[in-house]
Order: sequence, then structure tokens, then C-alpha cells
Amino acid sequence: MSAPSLDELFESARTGNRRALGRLLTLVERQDDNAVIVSERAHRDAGQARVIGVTGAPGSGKSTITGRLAAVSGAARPAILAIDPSSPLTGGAILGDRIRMDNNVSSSTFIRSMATRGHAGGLAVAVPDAVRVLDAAGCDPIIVETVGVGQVEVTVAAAADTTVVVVTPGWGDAVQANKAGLLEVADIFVVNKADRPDARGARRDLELMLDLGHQGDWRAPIVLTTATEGEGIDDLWSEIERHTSYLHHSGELIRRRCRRRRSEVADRIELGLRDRALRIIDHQSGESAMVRVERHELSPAAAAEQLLATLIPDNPPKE
Ligand SMILES: Nc1nc2c(ncn2[C@@H]2O[C@H](COP(=O)(O)OP(=O)(O)O)[C@@H](O)[C@H]2O)c(=O)[nH]1
Ligand SMILES: [Mg+2]
Repeated sequence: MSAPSLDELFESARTGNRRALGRLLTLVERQDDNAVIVSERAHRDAGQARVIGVTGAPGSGKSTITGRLAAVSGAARPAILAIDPSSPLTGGAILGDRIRMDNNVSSSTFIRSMATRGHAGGLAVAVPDAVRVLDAAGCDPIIVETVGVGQVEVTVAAAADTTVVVVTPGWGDAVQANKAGLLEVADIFVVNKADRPDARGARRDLELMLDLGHQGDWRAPIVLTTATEGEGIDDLWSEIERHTSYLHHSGELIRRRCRRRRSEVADRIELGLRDRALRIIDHQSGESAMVRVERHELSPAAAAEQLLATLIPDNPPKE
């Protein structure tokens, strides 16, 4: 039997065939030439699904919340994309998450883990493509779980229509979230592990920070949850729905998606330029700038300036 064509894969994925969907995701995850074609094809049909980002520190309960959310959404075909920051060698973490989710997740939920393998830049472009494929396959909502620690992770987390930031009770957790830049990207806060002491204290800290920093016409609500018991998850889902309708009515959905597309294209240009820069550096012949840098005749800055001029003209193209 011959391998199915891309059209056939998309067709099956749309009817709910998990294996076909998995194959398409593997193609975009690799980010090779095929990925470009898959992405192109997916982009045509994408734009229907609600994309919800769930982020926070490791162990805060993101996976437990995500699994429960998919279940209470009542959606026919929810999908979970878990971005795992661990290397493939510690794949146990992925498995652990999967099992934890499976315990609370209905069988209609499609779950996929994506390992970052240390390619922070690659992650920024692979995730939007994976979301695009899930969207084109008819999954909705698409819940993306990321660890909100570094700049890239926060950026990826914010690449959603609605971003949920999870914190847990305990001194300074809200402050940590603030430092990581999570406060600015949060549309909704969750104080999870509300079964522990001082969940109200954590809420108070967040309220105070919001009082100081809040701007615009949406103030992030704070929901207390005990995800392991499923407590508060209905409330969280209601707030997500309220935010979705705010996005629609305010026109913010269109603006956000535009901004997202814009930074996705910029991210790709950046990656592409770096690739090309390395190729140019490695393939110069004769008295190359690099050779002169090695001889200490030319500074790296001056070499970069020279090579840059061969890469792009000095002035941006005129309208
Ligand atoms: N006590 C308590 N434990 C929780 C709660 N939610 C999650 N956990 C536990 O916290 C640990 C980490 O949860 P997980 O969902 O994997 O967190 P993640 O790393 O953010 O995805 C697991 O042992 C969970 O069972 C909660 O509401 N209360
Ligand atoms: Mg997790």
C-alpha cells in the first residue's frame, strides 16, 4: 500500500483519525521542507478553534487542570498540546503527564506532547504550526500547556487567544510569576492547590499586583481551584468562556491573532537569517572576513557589518 497523500492525511485527521493527526504533527514538529507544505495546507482551514494557553511553574498543577478543562468544556473534540521542556532523555516526565491527564481526561480528548529538545527558537515556530494543524483538523478547544519560566516559554504561552496563568499558595509565588513576566500575559489567574493553607493570601497578593499594574478594559479574574478534586474547574471554564466572548465583542481577537501572525513571521525571518548567516560565514572563499577576524585584523562587529551588507540591502524596500 502506498503512503497516504497530505490531502488524504488531512481528510482523515478531520474525521477524527488520531493516527493521521499524529503523523501531520510529527511532520510539523520536524520543521523540515514537508513542514512548510503541511503548514501551508493547514493554514487554509485554520482559524476556527479557540486556543487556550495554560502556563505556570513546574508542579503547579497545569497538566491536572488542563485535563480537567478539556473534560468540562463539553466539546466534541478538544485537544491538548503539552510542551515538555525536558530533553528526550527524560521522557518519563512526558509519560507521567500523560498518565495524570489520562486519568481525568475523556477519551474524546486528543493529547500530544512536544519535546523542546533545547531549541528555544525552534519551539517558537513549531508550536504555532502544531496548533494550526490541530485547528485545521477540527479540534476545539486547543489547550497548550507550557512551563512559564523563561522568555521563550512565556512568549509561547502568550501565543494563545486566552492565557491562563497558574500559581500555587505559598510565600512569593505571585511575585515569582511577576518576575517571569507572567502577570502581563495573564488573561485569567488560577490559584491551584486551594486545599493548601493560604490560597486566599495568594489571591490577595495577585489582587494587589493587579491593582497596581492593571490597564485596559479586561481585568484578569482570579479563580481558586483544587484540580485534583476537580474543584473550581467549572468556574475556570466559565471565565474562559467569558474571556472568549470579550475577545469577540471588543475586536481584540482579531488584533491578537494579527499580532501573533506578525511575530510568527518575524520569528521565522530571524531563524532563516541565522541559517543563512552561518552558511555565508562558512562558505566564504579566499580572503574571507572570518579569516581576517582570526588574524585579529578585523573585529567581529566589523565582519558582521560587512557580511550583513551582502545579506540584506541597507534600506528596507520602499512601498
Ligand atoms: N494538593 C494538591 N495537589 C495537586 C493539585 N493539583 C495538582 N496537584 C498535584 O501536584 C503535582 C503536579 O501536578 P501537575 O498537574 O503534573 O503539574 P504541572 O507540572 O504544572 O503540569 C501532582 O502530584 C498533582 O497530583 C491540587 O489542587 N492540590
Ligand atoms: Mg505538566
